[in-house]
Amino acid sequence: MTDQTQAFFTAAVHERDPLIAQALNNERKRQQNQIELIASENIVSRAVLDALGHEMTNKTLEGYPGNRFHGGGEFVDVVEQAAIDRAKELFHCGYANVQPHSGSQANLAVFFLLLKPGDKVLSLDLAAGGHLSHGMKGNLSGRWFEAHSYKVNPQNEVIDYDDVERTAEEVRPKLLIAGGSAYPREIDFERMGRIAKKVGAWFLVDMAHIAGLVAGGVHPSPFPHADIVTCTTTKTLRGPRGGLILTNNEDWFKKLQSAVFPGVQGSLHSQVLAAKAICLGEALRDDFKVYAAQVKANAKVLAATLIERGVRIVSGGTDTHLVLLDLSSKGLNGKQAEVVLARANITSNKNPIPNDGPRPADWVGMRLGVAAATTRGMKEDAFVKLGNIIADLIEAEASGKADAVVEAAKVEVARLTAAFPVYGG
Ligand code: DSN
Repeated sequence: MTDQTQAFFTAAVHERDPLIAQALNNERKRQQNQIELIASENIVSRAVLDALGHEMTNKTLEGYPGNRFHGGGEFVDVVEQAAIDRAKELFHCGYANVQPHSGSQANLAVFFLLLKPGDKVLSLDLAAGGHLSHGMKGNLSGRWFEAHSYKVNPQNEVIDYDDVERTAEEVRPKLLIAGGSAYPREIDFERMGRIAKKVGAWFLVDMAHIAGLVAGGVHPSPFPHADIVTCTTTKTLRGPRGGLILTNNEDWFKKLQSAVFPGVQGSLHSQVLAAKAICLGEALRDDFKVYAAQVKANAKVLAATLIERGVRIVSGGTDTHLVLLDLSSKGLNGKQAEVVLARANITSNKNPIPNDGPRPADWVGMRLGVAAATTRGMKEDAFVKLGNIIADLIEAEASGKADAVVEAAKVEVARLTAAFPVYGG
C-alpha cells in the first residue's frame, strides 16, 4: 500500500481538510456553548452519531430487504428490517417505509401514491403553522397540485374544526392533511379523520414535529384515524435526518414501496437507515417515555414563565414541545428577538404566527422548542430560568438597552450549558 493510500484510509479530517475540520470543531463547540431552542432540532445519541459516520455509507443499494438491485446488501438488510420492525412496533401500524431521505420526501411519495397533478389538497395555512411540503406555492406540492388551506380560529388560535369541515365540503379535496411546523396544540385527529371521510378524502397526518411525543405516549396517536402518516426521524423523535411513512392500509403496502423507490427516490442512505433503527430502538425504551413527558412539562413551564412576564403566547400555551411567541406584545419583531437571543447564545428562529404577512422581515412571531435542551437534562427549574432570561433580553432590546442585559444573560447561559454538557462537554 502506498503512503498516499494509507493516508486516504487513516487520516482524520483535521489532517486532510483543515478548513472543514475547523468548521466541524466550531459547530461542536457551538452546540455545547449555546442553548438550542429551534423546535425542529434535537441532540442525537452517541450511538446514532456513530452509525452516521459508519462505513455503511459506502454501500449503494436500491430496492427493499431481500430484493435488491445490487449485491452485498445482506447487512443493510438487517438494518433496514430492524428499522421497519421497530417503527411498526413503536407506532402500532402494519406498514413502515423507512427509506425517505426527509419528511418532505416522505410527503412527496404520499402525493405520488395518492394524487395526480392538479388534484386538490387541503392543509393548514403556512402562517398558522403548516408546512411548505403541504401545498406552498413555491414547493412542488403547491405548483403541481391545487392547494387550499384551513386556518386557526382568530380568537383562540386553535384549529377551527368547523371551518375545516366547511372548507373541506366546499373544496372536496382528494387529500386532507393535518400537522405542520409551528402548531403548538394537540390536533383532534379523530375529528379530522371524520371530516376526511365525509368528503371522500384521504387523511394524511404529518407528525414530523410531534413523532417523539406520540412515541413517548404523551400525545394522541394519529392512528387509527389517519389513512397514512409521515414524519421525520429528527426533531422530538431524536434521530438522524430522514423520514418515515406509516400506514395500516394493506392495499397500499406494495404501492408505497414503489412510490418511494423508484417513485421519488433512487438508492437509499444505508448508514442513515442504521441510525434510524437505533433511534427507533431508543424510542421503544422506557427512558424515552420519561424524556417525552419532560419535553411536554418543560414546554409548559417555558410558556407559563413567558406569559407571566407579559409575552403573548399564540393560543395561550402549548400541548407539545413548541411555544410560539407574539413579539408584537413587546414591540419587537421575530428577527429582532432572534438576534438578541443569539447574542446571549440562545438559538431560536423567527416564525410567522397566524395572520402574519408573507415577508419574513415583517413576521412578529418566534418559535421556541424545548426538545434539545430537554435531552441535555434540563428540567422545569432550568426552563423557568431560561424563560426569564428570554423575557429580560426581549424587554431590553425593546427599550434599546440590550448590551448590559446580553452580558448578564451570557453568564447565565454559560452556567446552564456547563451544567448540562453534550457528548461529554
Ligand atoms: N420544517 C422545518 C422546521 O420545522 O424547522 C425543518 O424541519
